[in-house]
Amino acid sequence: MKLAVVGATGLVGSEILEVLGEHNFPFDELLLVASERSAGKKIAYKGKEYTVIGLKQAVAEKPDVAIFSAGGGTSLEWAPQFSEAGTIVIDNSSAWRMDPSKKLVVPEINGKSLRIDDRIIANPNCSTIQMVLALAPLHEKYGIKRIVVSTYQSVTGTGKDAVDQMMAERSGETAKMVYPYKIDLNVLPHIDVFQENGYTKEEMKMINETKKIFEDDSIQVTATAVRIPVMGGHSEAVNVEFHKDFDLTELRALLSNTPGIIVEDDPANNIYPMPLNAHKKDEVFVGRLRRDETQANTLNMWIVADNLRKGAATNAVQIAEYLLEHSMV
Ligand code: A2P
Ligand code: 11C
Repeated sequence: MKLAVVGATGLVGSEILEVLGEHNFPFDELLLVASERSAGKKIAYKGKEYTVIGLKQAVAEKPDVAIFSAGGGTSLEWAPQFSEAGTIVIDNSSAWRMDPSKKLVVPEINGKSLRIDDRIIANPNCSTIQMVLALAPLHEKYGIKRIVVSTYQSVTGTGKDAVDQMMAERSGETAKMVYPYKIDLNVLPHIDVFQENGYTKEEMKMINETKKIFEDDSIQVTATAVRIPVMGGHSEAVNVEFHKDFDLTELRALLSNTPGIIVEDDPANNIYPMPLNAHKKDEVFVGRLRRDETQANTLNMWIVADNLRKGAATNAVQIAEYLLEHSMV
């Protein structure tokens, strides 16, 4: 098993390496790939030193699986070249997600849809993954009619430069601006670029990807995506209306019994999910479960996950693990 990590020098790339190590992912050979600017750089991993290579050299090595996290442009240009060389590409960017010929996979929800001829597999957006994972068991039991979501997203979702901007602002240094405004001590109702309909691309990703993953275009989703000066994870306030009514105790038990979800919901003892606690964890944390008292069959909930983990690296590694377990690689 020859595995390539494309974007290995980036935030998600390094998280992928950590998750591979923690999961004891069984590769025989590991290729660390980044831009030509980084080629030759050394990265120490599990007591061994790896030399970063460029994409051209990586394709020639014909890895069995390549996990891409190097931006949409890199994926659009290079994923087809890897797949032609016989590599299965698991892509973290938005490049292929809405392509009808590509699967958009959260293994716990729709891993079963994967087939041996899927050569480019898309990993959903981080804010979508944590929301659909928490909603999947509820959708199966009660049927989702409408979702209203507001996000509180970590600067790590933007990448290394955004973390540097926030930290420079915090320590009073001159910051290289990634965002149009200061991010420390501020809140930006703006993630990714604005679209003609007034929504941002991040908001539209949550809307469109949710329908694709649940294979149900009738689910109504509306979203407001917001960047906050936090690291460690994305938080989401979700209001969800179901077709069927639910019993709150039963619903809580359903979530507690779902692999990958941890319910932290004990308001009397100030127990609720927070990004500080979700940091470096693979699970999605759910709390503040309560009825929306203004409308029938409607729930309010709070969902938190490390966006670099289940939102990106963990989900991608789990797809690779699924392929291995089902002899598709
Ligand atoms: P590099 O470090 O060589 O620029 P982040 O999102 O944390 O900023 O990381 C982005 C990742 O994607 C880095 O590993 C970066 O490599 C990689 N990357 C960016 N542009 C390219 C490119 N054109 N070809 C290959 N890798 C790229
Ligand atoms: C953010 N969700 O937090 C974005 C990062 O489509 O994979 C991931 C963008 C994507 O800024």
